[in-house]
Amino acid sequence: PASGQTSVTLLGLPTDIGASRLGAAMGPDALRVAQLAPALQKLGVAVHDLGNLAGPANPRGERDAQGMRNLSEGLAWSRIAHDAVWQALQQKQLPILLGGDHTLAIGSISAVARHCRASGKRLRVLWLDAHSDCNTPANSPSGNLHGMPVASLCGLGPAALAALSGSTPAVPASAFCQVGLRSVDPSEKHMIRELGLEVYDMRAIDELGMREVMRRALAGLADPEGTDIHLHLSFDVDFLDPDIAPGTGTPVRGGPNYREAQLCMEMIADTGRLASLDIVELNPALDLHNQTAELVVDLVQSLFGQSILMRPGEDTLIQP
Ligand code: Z70
Ligand code: MN
Ligand code: MN
Ligand code: MN
Repeated sequence: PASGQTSVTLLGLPTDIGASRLGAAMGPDALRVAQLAPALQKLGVAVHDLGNLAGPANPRGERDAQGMRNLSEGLAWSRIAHDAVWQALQQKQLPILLGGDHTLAIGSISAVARHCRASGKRLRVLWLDAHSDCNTPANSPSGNLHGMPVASLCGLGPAALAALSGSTPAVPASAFCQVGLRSVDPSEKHMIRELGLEVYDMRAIDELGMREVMRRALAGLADPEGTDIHLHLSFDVDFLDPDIAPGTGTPVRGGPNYREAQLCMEMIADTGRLASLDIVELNPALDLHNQTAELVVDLVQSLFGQSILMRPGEDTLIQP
């Protein structure tokens, strides 16, 4: 699990330029209202909150000739995310990007990829989402940039977005592992095969159980040979079942329940390799009494080592 010396930087990126519905721009503040920083501090994690970074407003544009909505704003926000995450990693901090919509992962993961190239680390990206987000501008049904970050990071789509890390592709498709999928466009089914993405959809979770899916998704990470692996978690809140997490713009029924989600986070914590995190697509305008933000804070505590009972021989992570 994350050790007591873990030091995280919270980066608020309040934007919804990549989504159809407005409101994800309020995500960072909803997480602060739900006491994200104190919840981490309780676990012995040092927290620096840089507040909300400024970026362009949402023009609510139509699709351009290439098929994208709000490309220039998406590029601007992705650069802001890239620069902030890069700087946090340079300062040996574990960046937690508070979105904002999932477009921002183009920026954060570009920065993580650059960091891994510079430091000789192997990158693994765990993508928890109801969606595969691997559309290209040409085949996207919506033109929404939040449906395109995986394709962008794999070098597909507009060059400006794909090249943010200084190298195209920013990330080899083989670095990705997606869990929780249950809304995949026909174009994306094709792309998953073409890229050879490792995916565990909801049927895999039904058949194998969350434990086995996560064992496979995290294979090798906790081994001694895995010490050079940087694990990035891109957590789209719509991964969770809408019964427990209604505060998101594109809820899809049939997602992981509370226990499955907790186990997923606990197993990631157990690898000890978590080195950067996105929390995206939280939409407080669609939530009830901030319950989705509170659930996310609860899950993030598990991600940073909170367990129901301490294991034998394990140092306490909870400060007296
Ligand atoms: C659809 C599209 C998406 C998140 C919706 C939906 C994509 N595949 N991603 N919500 N987080 O428009 O490309
Ligand atoms: Mn999603
Ligand atoms: Mn991570
Ligand atoms: Mn997503």
